[in-house]
Amino acid sequence: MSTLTFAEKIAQAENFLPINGTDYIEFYVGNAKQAAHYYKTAFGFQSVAYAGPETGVRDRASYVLQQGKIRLILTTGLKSDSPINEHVKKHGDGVKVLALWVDDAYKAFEETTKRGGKPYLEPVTLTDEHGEVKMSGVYTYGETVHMFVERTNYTGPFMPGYQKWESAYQPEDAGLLYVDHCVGNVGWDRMIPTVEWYEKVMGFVNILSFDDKQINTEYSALMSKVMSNGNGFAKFPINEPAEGKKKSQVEEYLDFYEGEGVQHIAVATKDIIHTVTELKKRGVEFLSAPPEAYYDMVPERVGHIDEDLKKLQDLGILIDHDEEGYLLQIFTKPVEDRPTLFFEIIERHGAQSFGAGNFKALFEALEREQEKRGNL
Ligand code: TYF
Ligand code: FE
Repeated sequence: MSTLTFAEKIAQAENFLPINGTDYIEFYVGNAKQAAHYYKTAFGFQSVAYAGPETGVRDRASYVLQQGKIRLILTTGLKSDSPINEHVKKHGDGVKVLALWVDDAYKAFEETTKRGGKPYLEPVTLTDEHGEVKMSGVYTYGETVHMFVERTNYTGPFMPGYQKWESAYQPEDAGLLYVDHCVGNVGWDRMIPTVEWYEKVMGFVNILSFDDKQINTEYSALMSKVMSNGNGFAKFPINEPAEGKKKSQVEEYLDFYEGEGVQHIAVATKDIIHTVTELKKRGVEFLSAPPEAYYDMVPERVGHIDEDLKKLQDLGILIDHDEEGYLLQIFTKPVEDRPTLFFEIIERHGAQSFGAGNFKALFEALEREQEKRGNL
């Protein structure tokens, strides 16, 4: 391991694309109305805004949900020839847009496209009675897009084109706070070009790497490199499949998503026991807990943690540490019928890493699911 801290590593990133955080994550789905209901009911997101025929948008219906700083949009196209529905036909429900909150959406477009970023949306200024939002976008891996969103003094519910979504139905939130990182799965030999793309086009730096020797259980081999911007507010790990005894979990994803795309979204909480208890009560399914022996080893492997280890074990929460502290994490099962996108719930106590000490236990749990699907 290199001796630089995470803070020292991200300080080496370039500064031409200042990012303040994730602005929103947009999913293209088969039935946005029902998907929005799921994210409210199961995950505790709150209704924020709506765009569709009733608001003058003819081609789609979009529901904006929020919890803490996490904003999701669920979008469905309204006609069979809609590019949104083409996306859904190929990939199933999945993430189309990872939107980044920037200071200058025009400059973000100029800086990234002149470095080779492929345009998705030329810069536009959207205006309504609440003010102005500027947007632009470039493609990243697969058909996934990074949108750049500039909002100075916009006072509306979300952005022009959307109206406030009033809903009498509002389940309690589950304590989710912000997007910690979003992971992309890329194809064979596509890791290096993708990492170079984030370095060159976005000015990101590689802060962590795992090769297939570190991440190799009996079957599920993969490689992973974490890319971060200069303040650590945007972190995008990239996975590539590796040869193993049987099919890599990343390969299973690529087969079912029919291409590269977002594999998991990690959302932070400051009380993972509360959050996971709530989510389970509401029907969110998690990967099975590691064996007893995993928890027996925690005091020795990790040292002191503030939480009751027994409670963590009962919920199947994983524990890891690095030089800077410890972290608690757990993974849902895929939230679609295809084994594609899933969520991670993470609580950090200083640790800025990604849970490498859990990879074996985690990947074995993933393989138990892959096995049930007949995809090992
Ligand atoms: O984001 C990460 O790197 C961790 C670990 O298929 C991880 O959450 C890595 C690969 C994977 C699932 C989880
Ligand atoms: Fe993760």
